[in-house]
Amino acid sequence: MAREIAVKIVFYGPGLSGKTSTLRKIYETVRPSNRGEMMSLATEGDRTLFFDFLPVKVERVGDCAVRLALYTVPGQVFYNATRKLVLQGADGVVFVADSQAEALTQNKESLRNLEENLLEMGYQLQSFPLVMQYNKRDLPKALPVSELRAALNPYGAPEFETCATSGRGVLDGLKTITRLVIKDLKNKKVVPPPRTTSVGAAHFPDDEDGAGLEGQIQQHLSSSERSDERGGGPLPRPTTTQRPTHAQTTPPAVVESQLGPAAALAPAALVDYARAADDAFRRGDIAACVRACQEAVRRGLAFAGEGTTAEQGFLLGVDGTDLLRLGQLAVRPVVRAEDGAFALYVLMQVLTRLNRAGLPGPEV
Ligand SMILES: Nc1nc2c(ncn2[C@@H]2O[C@H](COP(=O)(O)OP(=O)(O)OP(=O)(O)O)[C@@H](O)[C@H]2O)c(=O)[nH]1
Ligand SMILES: [Mg+2]
Repeated sequence: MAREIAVKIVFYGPGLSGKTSTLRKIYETVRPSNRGEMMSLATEGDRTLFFDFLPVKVERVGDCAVRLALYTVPGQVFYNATRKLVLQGADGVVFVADSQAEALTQNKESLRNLEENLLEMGYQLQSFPLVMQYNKRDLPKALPVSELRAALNPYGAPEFETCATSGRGVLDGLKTITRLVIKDLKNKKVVPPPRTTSVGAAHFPDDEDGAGLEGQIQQHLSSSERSDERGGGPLPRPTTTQRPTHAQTTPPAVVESQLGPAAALAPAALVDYARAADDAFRRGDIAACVRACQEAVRRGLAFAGEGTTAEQGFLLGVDGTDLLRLGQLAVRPVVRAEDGAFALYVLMQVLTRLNRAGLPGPEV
């Protein structure tokens, strides 16, 4: 009804391939009014522990507003359960490969892992919106693109040579996956047909038309396309939440444009509840975060109509095991940051499903 599309894009790939760096670069490049805070849950060595999250708003694509929820997965092999969680509900994937020769085996394993995880969710990689990002092109040991293509891109997905530390190619990849996802959602009839105008113009130009979707995304997404040689001092790093075991320093006051990950996805009726969850997590008050998530989830599920939590969850397509696990967090002491991140993840899942179902309707 709001003619707003919420899109989830996941950056996937082996450990240390540059997924978090890619998201940081997007964070630095997008105009602050068009993005929320980047949330990272990392170990001391800066390895992703659960996920990174960055909400980005694209004001207009055709006659719809687009909200991108960008996630990275933890690349290390033993975090597959987390990767599956983060991948749930994804509309598109950017596979970030490490171009170095010594990383080829890990790249292949990670791609196979993506294929398996998608298959478990009922999707085939060859027909799923996918962009290949060959990263670390600046390093001398980078393999020629032809070799990477032969090993990693049998389905002919669009490819980009990137350097996530300088930003080269990163936004091009993001624009392309956004375009692919919207096209895919259109094909699945998730995106409503454009309103006809007096000139009857198509609002979702489909292809490589520079003045079309891509051009519009470029116009709205980036404050300035930075070149590799961009001068100036280092840009501020996004907020990084190190695995907190105790209260963190007080966060800066939340201003309207700094939506946390849950609030960025929330319909108006749930914004305050989602914000309470975001703020508690940011403060390191994990117990309060879990409680706020449970409350927001309960209220969110209620938009699916009367019934048990199980029925409401089923109607919205929210993972039942996740709902059970969230409920269980209430009956044991909550001290771990992962619990807060998980609770936020479930809340974001509910909010994404509500968005997709067009709930709550205009009367709420
Ligand atoms: N030279 C170079 N270094 C890069 C590039 N991209 C990332 N790095 C470096 O590679 C290391 C790992 O980058 P991350 O972005 O943390 O990797 P990741 O894929 O998020 O790793 P996990 O969270 O463990 O899955 C960091 O030291 C980055 O600075 C690149 O394009 N070129
Ligand atoms: Mg990472």
